[in-house]
Amino acid sequence: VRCHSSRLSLLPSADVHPLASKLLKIMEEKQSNLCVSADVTSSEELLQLADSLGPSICVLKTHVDILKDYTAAFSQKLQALAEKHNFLIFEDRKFADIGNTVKHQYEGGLYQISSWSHIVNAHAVPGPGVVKGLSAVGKPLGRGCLLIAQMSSQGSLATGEYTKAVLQMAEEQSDFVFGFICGSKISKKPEFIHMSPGVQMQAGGDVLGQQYSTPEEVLCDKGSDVIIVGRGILEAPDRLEAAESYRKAGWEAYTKKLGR
Ligand code: 5FU
Repeated sequence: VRCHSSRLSLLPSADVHPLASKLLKIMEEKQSNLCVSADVTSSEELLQLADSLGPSICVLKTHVDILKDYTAAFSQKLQALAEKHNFLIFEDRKFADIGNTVKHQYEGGLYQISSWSHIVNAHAVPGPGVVKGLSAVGKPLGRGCLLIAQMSSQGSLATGEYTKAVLQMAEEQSDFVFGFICGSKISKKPEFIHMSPGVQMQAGGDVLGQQYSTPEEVLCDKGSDVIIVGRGILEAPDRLEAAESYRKAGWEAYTKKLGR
């Protein structure tokens, strides 16, 4: 397997988004580049998952709009678990509107995402205003954003020139954007973190267009940094055991990529 060389751990500096250095520090401390995608529909189950898998992960990704029983108390409990187990919370909201609208969607409404989620993401389709709107809310709170540069689903339109334009947009607003959702490394800058969904131990897919690569492919061959795993863990007979095997496979492939 051909492995890309990449960053060693980044020291905090003026050029590095504080959340990027924090994430890299967590990854080193916990020897984990696993982000679990906690796609369950009950808040109790999500909190149980966060508590039991917390020690194995660097990031917990949510879709709070699939919860049937979201409350503000839930978000407080989730934050407490993030503190307890030292992971970051990433609400996979995929903002995609004009700046003024996403500002309200990020800060207000039922979920008040900016008050509890360290990381959010956005589509670049609307142009740089989407990031400006999110940044107006999130930057004063120390939050950060990932831009969706590629998608794991079959037939995705986020390829080629589009992906390049996303990279450009990230570089222009790197005080708030600290990385990408992508299938492969798209920026040579070590201060950008690459996070990849569509990961399972066996390549394949689902019936609705999801496409899976293995941790080794995504991290070593494609040069990404963090693997995002949902059903590979959620549908396993023993979720903790599965999370640990993804953590180990992910960390092994990541350190191999870094040449350590
Ligand atoms: F941006 C993306 C993408 O390109 N592919 C994805 O699969 C996001 N995702 C999310 O990652 C998706 O919404 C799920 O929450 C998760 C993948 O879940 P899986 O069960 O591992 O397929």
